[in-house]
Amino acid sequence: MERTFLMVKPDGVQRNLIGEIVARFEKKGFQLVGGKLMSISKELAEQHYGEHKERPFFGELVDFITSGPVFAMVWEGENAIATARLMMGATNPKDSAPGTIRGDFAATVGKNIIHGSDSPESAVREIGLFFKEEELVNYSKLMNEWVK
Ligand code: RTP
Ligand code: MG
Repeated sequence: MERTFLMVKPDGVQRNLIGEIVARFEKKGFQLVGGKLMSISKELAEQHYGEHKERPFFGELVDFITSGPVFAMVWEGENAIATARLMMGATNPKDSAPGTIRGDFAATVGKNIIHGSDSPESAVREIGLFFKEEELVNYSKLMNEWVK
């Protein structure tokens, strides 16, 4: 089992896409283990996107991600990190396939609706940045042995 950090960005919250996005991951078969609506401080944004600090769009990225509430989530499942990235679609919505979240709902790279961890190392780092251990819930939905 693998955990990934996903986040509906301020544009996704503003456009009422939290439910749609949560539904896609639930229906896929992943399990929500943590979730909260929150504002991101400038410090947290700079840490979260630290790998991009030398890029020309860094300032805009930090301004955007702190511009309104986000919905931060931790999801668990087999290959959750890579599969979530596939379901999100390419970073630039001009390249993201229809059927993906960005392919269906985004039109511009700066406002691409959702963030997802890109590797096991990023997932651990990002989950730790956004969630305390006690905010993550371990549980099983399997009530019957035959549901495997
Ligand atoms: P994210 O981290 O948000 O999940 O997106 P990603 O892995 O698909 O893409 P990444 O390379 O990590 O870039 C982070 C975010 O920066 C914005 N970006 N703008 N103006 C530009 O050329 C440009 N390139 C990237 C995007 O919003 C991207 O999600
Ligand atoms: Mg990224």
